[in-house]
Amino acid sequence: MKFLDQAKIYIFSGKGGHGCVSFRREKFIQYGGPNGGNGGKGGDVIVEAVDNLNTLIDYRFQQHIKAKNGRPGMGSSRSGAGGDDVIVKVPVGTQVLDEDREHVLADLTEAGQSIILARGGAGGRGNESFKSSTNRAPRQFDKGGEAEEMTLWLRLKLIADAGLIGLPNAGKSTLLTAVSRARPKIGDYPFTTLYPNLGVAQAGNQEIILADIPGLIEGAHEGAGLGDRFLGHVERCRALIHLVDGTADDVAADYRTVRGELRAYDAGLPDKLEFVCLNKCDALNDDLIAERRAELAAEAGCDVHVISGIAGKGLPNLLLLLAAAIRDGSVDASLDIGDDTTDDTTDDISDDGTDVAMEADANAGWQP
Ligand SMILES: Nc1nc2c(ncn2[C@@H]2O[C@H](COP(=O)(O)OP(=O)(O)OP(=O)(O)O)[C@@H](O)[C@H]2O)c(=O)[nH]1
Ligand SMILES: [Mg+2]
Repeated sequence: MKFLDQAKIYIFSGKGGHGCVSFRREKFIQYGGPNGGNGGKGGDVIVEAVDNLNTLIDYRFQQHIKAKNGRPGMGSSRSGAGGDDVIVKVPVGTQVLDEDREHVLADLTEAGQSIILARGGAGGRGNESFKSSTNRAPRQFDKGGEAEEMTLWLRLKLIADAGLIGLPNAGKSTLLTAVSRARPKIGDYPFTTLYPNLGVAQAGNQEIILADIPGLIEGAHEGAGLGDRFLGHVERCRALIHLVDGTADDVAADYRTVRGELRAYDAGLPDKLEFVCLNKCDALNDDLIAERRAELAAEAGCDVHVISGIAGKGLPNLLLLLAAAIRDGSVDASLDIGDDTTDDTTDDISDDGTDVAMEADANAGWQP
């Protein structure tokens, strides 16, 4: 299955059915009177968030979405049938935007949420409903209401607890693979990841949904590399895990580049809680780790976690801190179980006794 996070759709609601002009005429029966029925209402176009979808790919193939027209009224006081509604099913986290992509018309963040995008035209009145004490044989009727049509954009913003960001090759996909059952593509070349991946990691008894997005490079906000469009997928995250490749020559510069892109994108990303991690520490000796950690901490102005996605070092601690931060919206220092560099992944019980199994939900690995 392919991943698609935006789609343009054209929607048309149904027209209302016209009212009918008819008179009862039967042999030997006098005073037949008007009996034209009302037209049926046109169908609505409704958008609904559903659980079992995670891409908008369906709307690449089906861009025109039309609800049924209402049927006209008929003689013998028969009303026309209403047109069926159509339901545009989208993944949770989808936003509906107008044609110029400036205004968000709907933001569907929970399964089952639905909104009418285009209303069907009302059914027209038949001549029977115009009958009055002074007009016993009306020939009036109403036409059915007009349909609405519009061009809209659907934009999916994944709903994850934490987003993995960093330069290409920082080890984001490797980390996601280490802590969840997601199996994104991993490669020692930049831009291995071309679309976001989700995975569910377990920290104690709390599940954390992580989003791995394609790497950022300098100038991503101007379209360099894969651009910064995928940052939209971490907009809703409570926290960011910023991975810096520890084997790089200048870790501070790498950190600065990504922060610069976050600032250029904005949308609240620069203010998000950030876990700065010096990754790939398995490939470094202790002196180098200490040196680069200090460089990174000086640049970031916060504590730096020393981890290794491949060796699993420092990950249980990171997940616990993340879980606490997501729960409370802040970093809980009391959960810090000491120096990350000395963490051993074979320990799955932390100092405070919390179980830190890194197992994932069977359905967690989402691999489009
Ligand atoms: N030594 C070491 N290598 C690592 C570690 N994590 C990732 N790598 C290697 O770094 C390379 C890039 O890893 P990925 O996980 O694909 O990196 P990414 O950040 O997802 O890269 P993009 O998807 O291109 O942005 C691969 O060759 C990995 O094997 C680590 O902890 N230690
Ligand atoms: Mg990747």
